[in-house]
Amino acid sequence: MSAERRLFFALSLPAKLQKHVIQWRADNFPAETGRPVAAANLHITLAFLGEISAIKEAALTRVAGRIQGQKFSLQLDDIGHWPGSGVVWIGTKRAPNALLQLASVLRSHAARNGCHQSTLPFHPHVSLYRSATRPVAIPPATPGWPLEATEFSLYESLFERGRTRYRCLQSWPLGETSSA
Ligand code: 2AM
Repeated sequence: MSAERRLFFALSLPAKLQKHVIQWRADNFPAETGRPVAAANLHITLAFLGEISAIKEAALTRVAGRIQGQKFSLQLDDIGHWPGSGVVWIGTKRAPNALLQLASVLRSHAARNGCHQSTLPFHPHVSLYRSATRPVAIPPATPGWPLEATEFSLYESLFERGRTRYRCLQSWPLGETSSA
């Protein structure tokens, strides 16, 4: 019998963008800001599922395969600090509708399958630091990197040898924007 796995749906960042973000972070934040998120772990969470059984995982994987999401692009032009959760993040000032719709449908299916969803509004972001509970000097702006989302993925969160690693289990393509 398989154990539960800690899963979430997310958008990944291309490897080149991961490198740019990590370099910019190193250049713009003091080392004591918090626990830096590893380059390969940078992502935008769409829906957090928590520790779920293989049965729920199969149900949500089926649902994900039926979603007809649209491709979209956004700019990572926002930055902030949530002292309560200790997260320093970058995000977007103008979240595209296709992103909000994709997260909304995934979160509502997650909730229907018994995965507790936060009551806080969805705020798409890439966590840069965790455990950042002290005041942080936030740079005035980010370089505003563009991000093209052409697929979304289901990830497993693993904790191995003292490190968090996210393993991509499956990805689903996003379609062309239909002309209205
Ligand atoms: P984050 O999106 O703010 O970085 C895997 O753990 C991912 O799911 C992380 O990206 C994490 O936060 C997000 N996550 C973890 N616990 C969560 C929770 N209880 N509610 C919503 N998202 C969560």
